[in-house]
Amino acid sequence: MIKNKLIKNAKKIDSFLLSYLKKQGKSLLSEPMKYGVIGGGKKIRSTIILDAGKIFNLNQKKLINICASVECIHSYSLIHDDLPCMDNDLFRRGKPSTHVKFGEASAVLAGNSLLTLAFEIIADKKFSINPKFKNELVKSLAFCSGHTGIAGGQELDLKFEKKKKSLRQIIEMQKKKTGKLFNFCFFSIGVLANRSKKEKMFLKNLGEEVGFLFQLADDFLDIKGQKKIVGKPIKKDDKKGKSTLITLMGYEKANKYANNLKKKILLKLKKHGKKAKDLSDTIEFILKRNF
Ligand code: GRG
Repeated sequence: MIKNKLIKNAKKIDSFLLSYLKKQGKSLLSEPMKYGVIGGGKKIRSTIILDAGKIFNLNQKKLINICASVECIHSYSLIHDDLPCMDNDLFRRGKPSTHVKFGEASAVLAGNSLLTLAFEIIADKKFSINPKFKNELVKSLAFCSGHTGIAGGQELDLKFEKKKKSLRQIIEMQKKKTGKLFNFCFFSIGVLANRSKKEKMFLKNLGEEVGFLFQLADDFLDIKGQKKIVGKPIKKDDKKGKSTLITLMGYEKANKYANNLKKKILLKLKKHGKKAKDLSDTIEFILKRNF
């Protein structure tokens, strides 16, 4: 069952992060950081990394640093996304948002500290991989997180509010805001598996498509989901005038679009046969999930 797999992986990553933070020693930001990254969320990006690693027979233990680092970036983006100056959401992962619990300044600083922690975890001596691979990972993670990635996508998302945007513009925004971190997840597997430049490019693009599919599912949940199960406020995209595929083409057409995209992604994984079974199952889950 996919839910059990998610829980098992989340526990692994949480315990890695907990012991990493413990070794660093306590600070005033330890609690808001832990609150934001540990014990909440599906950790789906980690599951994607672990599943994709199976395609190339990678040692799962070697992937933990990458998973933890991606979860730090992701949680940082959620903490900042909920701030009053961004989406102003009071509820996340079934509990008060980090700024509601600890105050705005601490939430900003905890988010910033999770961003830097992500790079510390990749740079860690104990994460013993080829230094050339490490360079590639650091460069790509930075590219996918900054103005060329998540932050740039978020800026577009905020600027697009209450404006009529084209399909191309919405796809560009969502592929940056959500797709780029999935791009990194897939790319990192290509790096550790020492694949060719061409194959790493293929993996990056595939990851971005998976991330876009994930965002489409997130938009569907905003309309059809249940707040208690989703763990965050719903029906807010319409109120905020967000530009989504649903506002552009309506729910039914957007749903068809998402199903076609999912089929396209699964087809691309076919060449890997049985080794891609777990990843394909996770991609199926992405679109039909209710949380
Ligand atoms: C540069 C990292 C960074 C952040 C600053 C605030 C911001 C810029 C970006 C926000 C990006 C954002 C919130 C994208 C939405 C992605 C999305 C669908 C999040 C929900 O992910 P889930 O469902 O969440 O995986 P859980 O709670 O399960 O971890």
